[in-house]
Amino acid sequence: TDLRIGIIGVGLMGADHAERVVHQTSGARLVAVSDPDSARASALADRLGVRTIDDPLALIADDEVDAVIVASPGFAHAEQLHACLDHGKPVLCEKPLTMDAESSLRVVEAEHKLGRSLIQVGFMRRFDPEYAELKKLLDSGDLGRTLLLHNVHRNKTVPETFRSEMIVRDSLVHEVDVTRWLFGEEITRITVHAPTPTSLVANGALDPQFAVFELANGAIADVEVFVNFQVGYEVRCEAVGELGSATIGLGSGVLTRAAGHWGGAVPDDFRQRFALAYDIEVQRWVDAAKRGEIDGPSAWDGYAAAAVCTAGVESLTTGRPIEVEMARRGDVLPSVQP
Ligand code: ISE
Repeated sequence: TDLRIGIIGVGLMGADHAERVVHQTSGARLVAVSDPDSARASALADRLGVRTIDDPLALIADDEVDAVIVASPGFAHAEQLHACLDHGKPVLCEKPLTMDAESSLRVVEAEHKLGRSLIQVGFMRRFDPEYAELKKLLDSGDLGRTLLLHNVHRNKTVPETFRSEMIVRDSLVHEVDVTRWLFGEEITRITVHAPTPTSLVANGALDPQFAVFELANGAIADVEVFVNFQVGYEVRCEAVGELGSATIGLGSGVLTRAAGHWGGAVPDDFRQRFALAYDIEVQRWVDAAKRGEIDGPSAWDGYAAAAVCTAGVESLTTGRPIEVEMARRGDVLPSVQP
């Protein structure tokens, strides 16, 4: 039988997931959406033939909802995640897990107390075929030990509300996860530099930012995040090993030669660039939820990323490198295999 899904938050990502569940995902059915902007919720719900439930906590509690996609803003996640745990409902939570390390750790502990993995975090890049292939290549050892990671992460533009700290928590957080995942190591220290900002940002945000992650094994990753790049969406990652390097995100698709130029298209945003990653992510989450499992980044991964971003925000404001404060896995999850 179909997994009946409710979606909280139907902004960019929630609306995209709603369409995905209705048109792409097998074994799942969208039954309800919730959004503080009730006109936005109703318009989408009418088009997709589902219910609206104004109160997100009522959506989580609803008998017809088996599983929840949380795509509300990060500050709303903690309460909604705890409600999902209270009702024993599987949840795919968009990043960030919560706004800081402390509240993320509470979520991890609450889930652990329940004794079931109900939370999967929306770090969709792990499902992107290019990232997945890079991970396989690095794990194979063909490039020797991985020494460095260079990342570029650019958005065309972002809404006014996207301020300096959000660049860390909502954008840089993806590289935090990808770096932990590719290396299989924790980030122990983070420095976030703020070069002279672009003049093309209205809200005074420190944009671009340049971050350096130091890992437990001595490796280093650097990241340029630039969310008002104007041109389009670009995510690139180059891994440097002892025996070679590998780069993803150079762009593929159709190359044209016309009118004195050659080249291809630049995607407008992540919904296009990572469409396939999102499709795979949601399908695997649905399939796993039916087995009572998760199949992707866990609440612990969300916590680890939040811990690094909490230090990242401090680094951005103080201009200093900041040690990442993180609980030991074995202390928090005594009965979970490493
Ligand atoms: C956005 O919120 C996302 O999560 C995208 O994946 C990221 O690339 C972008 O920078 C954020 O604005």
